[in-house]
Amino acid sequence: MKSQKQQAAEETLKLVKDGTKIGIGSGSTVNEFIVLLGEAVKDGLQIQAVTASQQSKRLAKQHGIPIIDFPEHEKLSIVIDGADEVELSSFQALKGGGGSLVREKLVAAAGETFVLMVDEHKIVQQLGHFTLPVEVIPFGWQKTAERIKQLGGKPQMRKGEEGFFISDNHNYILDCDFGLIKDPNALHQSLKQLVGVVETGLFIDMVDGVYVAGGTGVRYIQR
Ligand code: ABF
Repeated sequence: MKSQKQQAAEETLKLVKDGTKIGIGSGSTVNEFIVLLGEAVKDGLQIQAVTASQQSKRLAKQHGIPIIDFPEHEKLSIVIDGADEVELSSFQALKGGGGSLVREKLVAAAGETFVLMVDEHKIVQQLGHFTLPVEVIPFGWQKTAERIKQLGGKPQMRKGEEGFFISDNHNYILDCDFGLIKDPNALHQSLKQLVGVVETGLFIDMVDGVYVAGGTGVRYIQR
């Protein structure tokens, strides 16, 4: 039997059109999508893909998906990704649990359409059950953490296999508990103004649609 992630990935694959350039995010649902996309490519689908993480890039290459660098002038026709939480009333999303939030956001911003694939338990009334990942510059990170505390957050340094987790951009990630986030945009703006903060996992006004997989199948909710 197919998992919810596989079902969501299968539906999302239908959005990918022949002859296009697409963006691929990261995470376990995206991994399912990459496997299916690889099969479609073997069956003759012609696409080129930009990946948002080294891990996605490796998997995509293994599955025979043609990878290109970030397109300098063109837009990506569609960007597909997972998420940690989605607030459906506003279509704001919280991402970055896998640690690739900066590149995920860069790739998403290059897409004409940005679509998420999630299990239904990731749909929330308010973001913030999942701690908010914030990528920070390693130099002076303790001071950056202090500034985040002054905004009301409780930052925890993310740990990797050997010491601190290092992002694809050679930065650290602070997982910040702000409780439930009443105004995601205001929090995102405040964090972005702090010296030392590279990017937040709040994806504000970026999501065009969400595939939600649940017990009764997959539904597409368009913004
Ligand atoms: C990705 O999807 C990350 O931002 C996020 O951490 C991850 C989690 O989703 P999944 O359940 O698909 O692994 O986009």
